Amino acid sequence: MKTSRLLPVSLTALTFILVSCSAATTSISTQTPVPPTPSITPLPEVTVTPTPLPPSGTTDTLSPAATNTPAPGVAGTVDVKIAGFAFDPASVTVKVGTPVRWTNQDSATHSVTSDTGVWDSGSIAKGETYTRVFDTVGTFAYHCGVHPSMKGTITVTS
Ligand SMILES: [Cu+2]
Repeated sequence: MKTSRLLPVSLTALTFILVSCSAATTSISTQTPVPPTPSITPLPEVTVTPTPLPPSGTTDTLSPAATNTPAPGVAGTVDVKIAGFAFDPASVTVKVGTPVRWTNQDSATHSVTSDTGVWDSGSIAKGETYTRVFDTVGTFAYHCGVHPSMKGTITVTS
């Protein structure tokens, strides 16, 4: 029992001495510690999908009636300019109740005078305006009281 256990111990001691003597320096040089490869596993891409909110009970859709259309019944003013000793446009057709506004762009004084005496603007100086609402359906010829050759027509329809 004693001899059988002694042999492997001495053999082990001998191999240890031999290895440590011969490969003392080489073992150190070859045993360069391999740096542990950094195992940085990239994080999996997290795609954030926003969960759509459940439709609420209130719908904020704008009604199509909110468009900027002029209210019915309100007629816009029709402009006629007085320039170069002429009414421009000379002929205007408007709906009944429509205001017509003349603007004198000439240096000379003009007037907007009905041929049949329905109205007379009087003198309209440079840069001034004259507005008349036409409440009666019909055709109204007018002229300039200062320059009778200047003529125009207002046609009022229902
Ligand atoms: Cu005139």
